[in-house]
Amino acid sequence: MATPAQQVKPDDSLIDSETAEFLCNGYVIVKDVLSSDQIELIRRALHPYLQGEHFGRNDFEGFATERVYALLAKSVEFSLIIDHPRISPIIDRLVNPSYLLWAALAINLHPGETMQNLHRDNIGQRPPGEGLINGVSTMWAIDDFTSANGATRLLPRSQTWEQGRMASERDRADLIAAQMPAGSVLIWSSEILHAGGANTSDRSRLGITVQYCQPWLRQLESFLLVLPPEIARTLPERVQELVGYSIFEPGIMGYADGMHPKRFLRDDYQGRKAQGKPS
Ligand SMILES: O=C(O)CCC(=O)C(=O)O
Repeated sequence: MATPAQQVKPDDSLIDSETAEFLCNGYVIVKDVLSSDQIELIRRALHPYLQGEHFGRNDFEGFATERVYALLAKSVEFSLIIDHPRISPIIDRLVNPSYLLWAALAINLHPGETMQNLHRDNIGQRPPGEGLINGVSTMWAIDDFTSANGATRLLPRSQTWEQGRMASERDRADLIAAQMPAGSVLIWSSEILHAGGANTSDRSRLGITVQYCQPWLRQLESFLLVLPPEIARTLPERVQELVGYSIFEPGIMGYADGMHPKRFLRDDYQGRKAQGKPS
């Protein structure tokens, strides 16, 4: 059962220590982020799409797993977890300030689902370079995550391995299960080896993964296609920026018809000139 959510903005020292744990192990778990009411809100928003019609189409997606994509096009309520005051300060410390949403989808592992292949979330991307990561992924536990129901498995510190090294049988003995109560958030590096676990329980395991990438990378989901201006206008401004109605500061990457993409959402947008910057 989830406890009440942490309401106050976290101390810098707490964010520092969580970021340090992430950088050392490649992941960190933050508990009590969502209240029971917020979990219920998310569950209700997902309910129409978890009716057994969206099972995985391959072994990676999981034949016994429901996946729901384009969440923000389905309900504005998901904004709550795309930009959350308890989690965003950690992401802010790990990637360039103009970072983007890379993916956001619900993953509901049904009983009988087998373990996913170990993988990194940086597939198709180039090595990020010394001291950099391609992105940061999160998993929001809507149900309790347990070893039996398929809690995400991670190989601690594998984010430091050389590019392309996969796990040996011996390495696999070090896999951990990210067990956490509903309302918690697992945050992991795009460079760490991880997988959805097998669900050997008799209940499904519902989580939402929200993933962010450096602003110079291509987003995994084409958000501007699923969130055209008429839908994007209903989202909070920071979420609009994260999905791509933004430019990569201090440059101009991301312009639309030579203009700031915010002009497509707001008639009153004055441009960056108003903030003392070139438009
Ligand atoms: O379901 C999970 O716990 C992890 C899923 C995952 O890593 C993925 O589908 O890329």
